[in-house]
Amino acid sequence: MKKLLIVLALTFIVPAFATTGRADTIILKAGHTLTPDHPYHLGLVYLADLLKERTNGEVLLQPQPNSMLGNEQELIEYMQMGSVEAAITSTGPLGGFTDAFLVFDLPFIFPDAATARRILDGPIGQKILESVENIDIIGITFFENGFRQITNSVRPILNPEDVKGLKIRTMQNKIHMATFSAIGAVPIPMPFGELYSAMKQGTIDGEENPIPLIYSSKFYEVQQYCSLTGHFYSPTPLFVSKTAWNKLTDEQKSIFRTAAAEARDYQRGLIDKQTAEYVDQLKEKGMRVDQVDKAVWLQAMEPVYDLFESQGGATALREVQRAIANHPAEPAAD
Ligand code: EAX
Repeated sequence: MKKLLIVLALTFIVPAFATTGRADTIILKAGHTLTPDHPYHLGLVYLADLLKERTNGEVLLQPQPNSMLGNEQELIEYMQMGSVEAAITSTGPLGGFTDAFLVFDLPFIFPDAATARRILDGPIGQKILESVENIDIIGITFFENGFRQITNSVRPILNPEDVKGLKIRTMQNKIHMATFSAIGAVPIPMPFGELYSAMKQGTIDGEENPIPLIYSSKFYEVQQYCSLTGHFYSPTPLFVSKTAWNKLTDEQKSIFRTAAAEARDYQRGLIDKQTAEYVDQLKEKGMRVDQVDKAVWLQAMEPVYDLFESQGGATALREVQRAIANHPAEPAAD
């Protein structure tokens, strides 16, 4: 009888433990829209390595580039449903889900990257990250895309007047669209995945994105001119779906948050490096790159601030402006 019990135990209990062991491995697919050589992806790979090591292989983050899991709007929806576990997305489509991030979409809201990072990592950014729990997403930290520059295939753009009548693709974001309307462009919102072919086919004249992205997505193949307007800073939050997050133990959550902050710093460092290095590379690829007088651009885009305030953004704007003013900028990192 005893023997039989031992045999039974070995037959049923041991495999049960083995199965539990496997089930404890949590796989988090992390989607984004850019190429595998962009800092989004490299930052996620860095995070994946840290997580694997620190959780003894129990939490496996799997970065998925090139809109493979969906465009940014879809990634947000899929995280809400729990069918995608994690993503980095720009704030572009977030405006369709929550007003919380819209203040960061204003033109020239941040004077430089160091200030942007300080505000995003400080109480204002953290409160905004926490707010998305209402829409079933956990905001972890802010990666970044960088300062956005205008490219086009029609003419050099030096002053805001130069964009008049040009069809400029924007992200699907009402602040961004209003900004380009304010300077007389025709904003054409579309997901990132459709952008390259729209430029190639000439259905749009131009677009705006940061230098590292313009380079990694090879926009120099279809755009001749680049203007260093730096009009929007593009923060890109790292999100985890609430469903996936709740599968982590408290210890794993804390490891995730610490590792994500380290990956964020690494990722921002890559953006700094590539922003500094890739302007020359774009010139080598045949693009004409122009400096602009940013003060003139800011003035032309000012009506967007009035619009934002009149649509309920006044308090958020004051809060961010006060935080920027209260701490003098550190040496610029952009
Ligand atoms: O987040 O859509 C865009 O232009 C974004 O820069 C891109 O999706 C990366």
